[in-house]
Amino acid sequence: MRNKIFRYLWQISLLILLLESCNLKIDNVAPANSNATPEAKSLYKKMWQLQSKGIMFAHQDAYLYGVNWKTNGTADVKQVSDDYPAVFGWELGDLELGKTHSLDSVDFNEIREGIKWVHQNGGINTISWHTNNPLTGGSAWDTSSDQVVKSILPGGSKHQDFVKMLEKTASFFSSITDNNGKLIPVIFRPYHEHTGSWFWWGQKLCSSDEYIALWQFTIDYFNKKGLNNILYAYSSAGNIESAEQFLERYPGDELIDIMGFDIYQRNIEQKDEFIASIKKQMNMVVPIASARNKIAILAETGLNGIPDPTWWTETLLPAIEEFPLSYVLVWRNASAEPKHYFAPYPGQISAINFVEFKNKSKVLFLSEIK
Ligand code: BMA
Repeated sequence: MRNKIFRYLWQISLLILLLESCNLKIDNVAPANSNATPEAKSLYKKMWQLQSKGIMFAHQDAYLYGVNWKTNGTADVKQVSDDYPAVFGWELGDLELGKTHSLDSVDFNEIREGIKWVHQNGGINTISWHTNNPLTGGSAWDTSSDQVVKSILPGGSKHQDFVKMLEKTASFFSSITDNNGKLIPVIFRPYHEHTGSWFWWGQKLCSSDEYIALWQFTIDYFNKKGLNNILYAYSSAGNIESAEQFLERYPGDELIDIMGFDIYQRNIEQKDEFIASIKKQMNMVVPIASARNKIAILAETGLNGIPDPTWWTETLLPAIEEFPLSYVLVWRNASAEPKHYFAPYPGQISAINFVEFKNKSKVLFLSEIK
C-alpha cells in the first residue's frame, strides 16, 4: 500500500514538473521583434498555450464569401459545423496597387472590418499577400523575369516603386485597430511557397541572398512604420528534401515567428502519397521550429472540391495529428468559381465528416480558443 502511495505521489510530482517546464517555456517565448506590442506578445503566447491543447482549424477567406454567397453571409464552415474556424485567413493582393478590392474581388474595407470582428470574437487572423510583380506590372504569377527581386531591393531600378507598394500595405496594417485604437495583432505570411518557381520571388527567380534581403527590407520597413503588431510566418512549398534546403532561404530567427509549408492533395487517388508527403515535410520542419522556439503550422493545404467524403478524419487528421502544430489552414471557398473550394458547405459530400473532424478533441475551432 505504502509503495503504491509513493509511486502515485512520484507520478504526480513528475507531471507537475513536466507542466512547470512547459509553462516555463511558454513564459519565455516571445515574438522575434523585441519591440512587439503587448497584444502581439500575448497572441504569440496564446498560440503556444493552445498548441498543447490541440491544432487550430483555419480557413482562408472564411468570413466574407463562400460557395454561392458573398458578403453578409455566414462562413461555410459555420453553416456546416455551427462553429467558426479558430484562425481566419485573409488576402491582400492588389492592395499594393492602390485598388479598393483584392485580386479575389473582396473590398479591403470589409477585410479590415472582418479582421476586427475576428479579433473581437477571440479568433486569430493570418494574412497572405499575392503581391503583383513590381518590375513587369504582371501578377504574382508572372515569372517572365528573374530580375524582379534584384530590381526592387535598395539600389535597384524599381526600388522606389516597391517602397510605394509597401507603403500602401503598411498603411492598411496601421488601420487595423481595435475599439481602443490599439493595433490588432496579426500574422503576416508574404513571399510564400518560395521553394517553388511559380511566383516572382520563387526559387529560380532570385538568389537566396536576394530572397532573404527582400524579407529583411519588408520587415525593417514595417518596423520603422511602428507596425509592431505583426507576427511573421515563413512557409515554403511542400517540396523540401532536407532541413538545409528549408533553411537555405530562411530570413532568420530575429525576423520569423512562425514557420511551415504549403501542400495540396492533387486528386482522390493521391491520398496515401499526400499523407506521406505531409509527414515527410513535418519531420523536417517541426524539429527546426522547435529547436528555434518557433511555432510550426501547416500554412496552406486542401483537396480542391473535396470529392472524398471522409477526407477530414481519414486523410487530413492522420497526416497531422502526431505533430505539435499551431494551426492547419485550408484554402478558400471561391464564390465566383464554383469548383474552387477547400472547406465544405451545407450538403457538400464531406460535410458530415467535417463535423466529426470538428468534434475531435485534438481539433480546435473558435469557441474552443476563447
Ligand atoms: C490561389 C487561387 C486564386 C486566388 C489566389 C489568391 O490559390 O485561389 O484563385 O486568386 O489564390 O487568393
